[in-house]
Amino acid sequence: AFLLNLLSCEEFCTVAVDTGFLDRNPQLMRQRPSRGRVQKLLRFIAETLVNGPQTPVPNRDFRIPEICPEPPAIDYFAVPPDGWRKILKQKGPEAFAKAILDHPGVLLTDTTMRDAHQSLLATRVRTYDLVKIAPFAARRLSGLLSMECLGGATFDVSLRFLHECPWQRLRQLRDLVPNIPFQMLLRGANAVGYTNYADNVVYRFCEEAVKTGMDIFRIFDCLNYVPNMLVGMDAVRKAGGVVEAAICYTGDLLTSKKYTLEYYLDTAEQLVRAGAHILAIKDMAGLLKPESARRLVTALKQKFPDRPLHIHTHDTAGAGVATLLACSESGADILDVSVDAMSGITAQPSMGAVVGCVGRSPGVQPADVADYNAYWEMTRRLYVNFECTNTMRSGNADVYENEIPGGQYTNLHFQSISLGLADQFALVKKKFAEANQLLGDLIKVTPSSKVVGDLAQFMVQNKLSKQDVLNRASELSFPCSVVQFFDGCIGQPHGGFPAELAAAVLHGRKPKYTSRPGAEIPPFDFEKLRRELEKKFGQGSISDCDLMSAALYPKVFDEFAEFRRQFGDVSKLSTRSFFQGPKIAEELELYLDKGITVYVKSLAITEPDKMGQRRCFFEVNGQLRVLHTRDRE
Ligand code: 3PY
Ligand code: ZN
Repeated sequence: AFLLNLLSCEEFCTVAVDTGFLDRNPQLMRQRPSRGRVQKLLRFIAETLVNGPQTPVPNRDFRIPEICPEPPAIDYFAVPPDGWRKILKQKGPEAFAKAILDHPGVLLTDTTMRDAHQSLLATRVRTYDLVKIAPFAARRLSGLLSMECLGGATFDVSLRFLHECPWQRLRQLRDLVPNIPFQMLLRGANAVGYTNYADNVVYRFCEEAVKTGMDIFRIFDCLNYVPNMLVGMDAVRKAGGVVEAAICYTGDLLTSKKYTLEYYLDTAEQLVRAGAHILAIKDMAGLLKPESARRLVTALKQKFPDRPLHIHTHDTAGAGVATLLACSESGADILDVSVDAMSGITAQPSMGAVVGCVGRSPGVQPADVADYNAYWEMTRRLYVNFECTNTMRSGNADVYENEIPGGQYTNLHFQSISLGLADQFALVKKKFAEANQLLGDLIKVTPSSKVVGDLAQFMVQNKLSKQDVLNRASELSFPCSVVQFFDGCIGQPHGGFPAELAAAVLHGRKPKYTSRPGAEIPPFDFEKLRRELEKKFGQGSISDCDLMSAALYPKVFDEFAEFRRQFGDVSKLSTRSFFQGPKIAEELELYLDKGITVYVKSLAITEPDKMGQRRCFFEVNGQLRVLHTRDRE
């Protein structure tokens, strides 16, 4: 574009150009958006206006409010203050860990941009709303140890449902937040998927993530199966990231016969020996009660004084702040919190509450948290159709019985409704606890939590008691995830498989895997995949990040790439326009890139013609455009 601008400039073509030429002609540096790019977005807007949301919306009873949340005013030209990332980048992961240990206050990780919206808003918060508040975070929350902004379900959901590239999200956030370390959740050998991948996929994922701006990787395994974790830990270390090895917590260590203090200390020892820079307790269901937290944190800090300890919990029962305060008092180094308006229920405990109550200086100021919160209070309203509060008004201490992870609790509720079991959610929760016992009392987190959830739904649908399952196991057709679990496809559970049920489910045959499944998966052929994708989507159209997305989620990526080819980059649309389309006569300001802004006004939509086509009239930067869109109703 710049070259074309130059060639059409009279001064450039006719006069001898000096070094002040560009200063005198700044308009030459400005790019005009390509017509194709704008046309694609118009096509998307027209589709949305005529046919409704271009993504599944579980609850369409609510209109998205006509609000445009703005971040609090800050000086965008001020360079963000130095943060913890400077230490990490200058001195490396070991020195970073040491600096955390030497820091006198307790440190905070903000999970708002990942786990909080995964747990409260079905992971639907879009890049558009994240990048808006990012410059504020960089300037006013620079004392955060980290911001969790990727991993878990975010990768899949952004490609599958939001039609946006998770790598691009990370890159944009990184540009805007150069000073605070970013953190992500890595499901060990499952990376950001639901199944074991070939080892070279995990290694390449971590490399790509570090290149794109990721710093700290919280690595866990859904069964605390250490061999699965070692792959992720090694991949992160080789990529230059911080290895935060997480032990998943379940039950109550004061009463459990299986998940005892010794069990956690022993698992931690294996992870420290394997080179964890940081240790984490991952209490994905919010089961860690304050007194148990005191015992666990005290014991871990005594045994591993040279490893920072990071605590992650969920507030499902409502005791999350109490637990975090107990952890801090017992010497934990880092606590996970989410901003007040995105906290509580199945998400993390409230940042404002912890900052207000924790004795040790937490590195951020209450007034800054309050301003951050004001943005999120408004922004959350845009996701009204995905609100967990549509089905769940508060937390529930029944989690101590059913042990359902935060991210799954509201999901199971949705699922129960869509399977016509809405009024039986209480029963689903009871069956979840029974299914867990049948499967041998498991660590429950993605994907082992799905195994338990699937078995629970199966028991409800088929009206089976625990005893029925045991009595009739050899004749029942169990959900696929349950068979795979007994086949060892996700790893080996602590204490082994329940032998009787395993034999019945597998009809007496041997399980497929008795050790790490990934060890038997041949290396993934990335170059073959690139050739296949370029054949489908065009030579040179597949970036290294795209290739990685496709290796993890082949079908989802294909659909995403096809969508992108048709509609372009829809992450530039505001959230209301994305889900609902603009109102007639409303003007959208589309900021496509640095220096490229397009003004789009939707003017009118005609009734369908004989062929079922509607004409959508738009004004784009003052010029009329008409699009024909088929009404699919
Ligand atoms: C995930 O794996 O998505 C989780 O959030 C686990 O807690
Ligand atoms: Zn969590």
